[in-house]
Amino acid sequence: MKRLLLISPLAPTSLLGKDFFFRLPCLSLLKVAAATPSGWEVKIIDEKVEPLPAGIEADLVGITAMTCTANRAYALADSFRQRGLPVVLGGMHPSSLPDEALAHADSVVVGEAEGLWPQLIADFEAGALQRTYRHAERLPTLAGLPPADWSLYADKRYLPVHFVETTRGCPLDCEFCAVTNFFGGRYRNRPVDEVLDELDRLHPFDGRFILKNVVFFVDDNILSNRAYTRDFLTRIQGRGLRWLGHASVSLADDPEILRLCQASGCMGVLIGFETLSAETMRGIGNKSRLRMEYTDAIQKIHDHGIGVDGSFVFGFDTDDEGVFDRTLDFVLKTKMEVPYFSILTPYPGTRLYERMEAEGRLLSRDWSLYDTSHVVYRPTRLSPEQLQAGYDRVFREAYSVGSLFRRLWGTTSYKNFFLPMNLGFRSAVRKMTRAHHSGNGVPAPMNGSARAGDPRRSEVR
Ligand code: B12
Ligand code: SF4
Repeated sequence: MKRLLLISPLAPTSLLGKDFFFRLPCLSLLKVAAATPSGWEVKIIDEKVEPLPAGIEADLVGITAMTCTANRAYALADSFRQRGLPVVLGGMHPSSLPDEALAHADSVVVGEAEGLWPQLIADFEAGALQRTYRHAERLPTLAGLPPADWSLYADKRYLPVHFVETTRGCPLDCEFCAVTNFFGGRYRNRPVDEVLDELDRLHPFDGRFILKNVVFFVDDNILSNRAYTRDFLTRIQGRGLRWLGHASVSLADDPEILRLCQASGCMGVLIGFETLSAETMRGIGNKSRLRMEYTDAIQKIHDHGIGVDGSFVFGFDTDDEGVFDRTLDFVLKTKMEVPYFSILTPYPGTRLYERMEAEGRLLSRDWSLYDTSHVVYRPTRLSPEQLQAGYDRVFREAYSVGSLFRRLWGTTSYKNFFLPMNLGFRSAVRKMTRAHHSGNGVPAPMNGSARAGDPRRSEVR
């Protein structure tokens, strides 16, 4: 048996990186494992929940990387290759910048593993590993995806949430988001039968937790195709599921799907509001439509006992100093269960990155700072320091004890889930903003020392 070691590296400063409350499983590597041909023994190490054992051996190492974990991924890859172990990099960041990644790896998989990974393994076994693997023009169909084997995570101290995907792709193509570029500009749905089969195979977490059977549908929008969504939501009923998923705010416009969400155990929907300004909305190219005010939309969702995790981005070119208080007032007034804030981040592979680069506004290419809680570009109506300070303040205030009560008091959705989640956020946000205060906030302007993919910030243990 050959040994495959798959690694999810730690994002050193990300709010959702290593905090206990965000120990969430990595679906990416389960999918790579599922696509691995037989004859290989697969081991996964997720640095979020366990250290990488020193001197660990393998015949082939695969490392996944988002932008904020890229430096760490490169440092690990370099150290394995120094020991003579071949390394393959994959995931969103290496796919966006394959040439950069190739400086640290024997091979790079550009795009989705399915369809490419079995070929790579066959080439590796034949001693003919190629430098890059990428899909021909069409992205793979999602029918027949090999199911994730959750028993690979049986010994990991993750929170008891299973990640499942029903769809990939997004046609909305927001300027700051890499999803359309990466997963394609149309929704690809998995056959409902196959998703149900995957739900049946989920490996249960042990009994220490109050809530069991929680599933997070990682799709970017559970409303991708309404006929599909109706069928899917109807058929997952009766399994005792409790689930969360991303949805566009137009969910509130669809009473039938709202009712199906409620009946199938939906605890909360994650909605990317991004901004409360119509001008900004047009600027980022978001084409979603809603026939009512956001406040009414949230009320409609709440009326169905479903919580709202709303996310907002600060730092758009139209944002001024007033954006912070306007957003905070909104999340308090609408009694949002979990507000989430991000600093606009120009990820490689997005139109925003190209524009910021063309306009000479990037302040840093230290990828570890691309975690949406650091300012890595020069905003227009705010200084980098104002943006950083406003973001830190809003996050702290949204999770102050007073705000927490104001938001959760009187809401009807799953308090046994949202209260601990809020306490988790409160603790993580306080740690993060304290770290920013002690100097890990706005990066110094780029001066050539912060090279792309500079691994200095994440030494290998
Ligand atoms: C679930 C999710 C999370 C979860 C879990 C993350 C995890 N480690 O799996 C949580 C909530 C923890 C999270 C956190 C964050 N996330 Co997130 N997340 C997602 C989401 C919604 C789904 C990810 C997923 O499971 N997709 C399904 C899997 C199967 O796809 P995949 O990961 O791309 O993997 C496929 C390929 O990439 C490839 N592949 C991947 N790895 C490898 C490795 C090898 C060796 C090979 C061969 C192939 C390969 O094969 C896989 C199967 O086809 C995506 C959006 C999206 N649509 O992808 C955002 C997304 C990945 N997140 C993003 C961001 C920015 C973050 C945060 C920084 C947010 C924050 N504000 O803090 C943090 C960083 C956390 C960290 N690493 O420390 C961005 C990443 C952008 C970028 N260029 O880096 C995305 C794309 C969202 C967006 N719209 O911009 N996230
Ligand atoms: S931000 Fe959301 S809606 Fe916009 S392109 Fe990305 S996934 Fe689609």
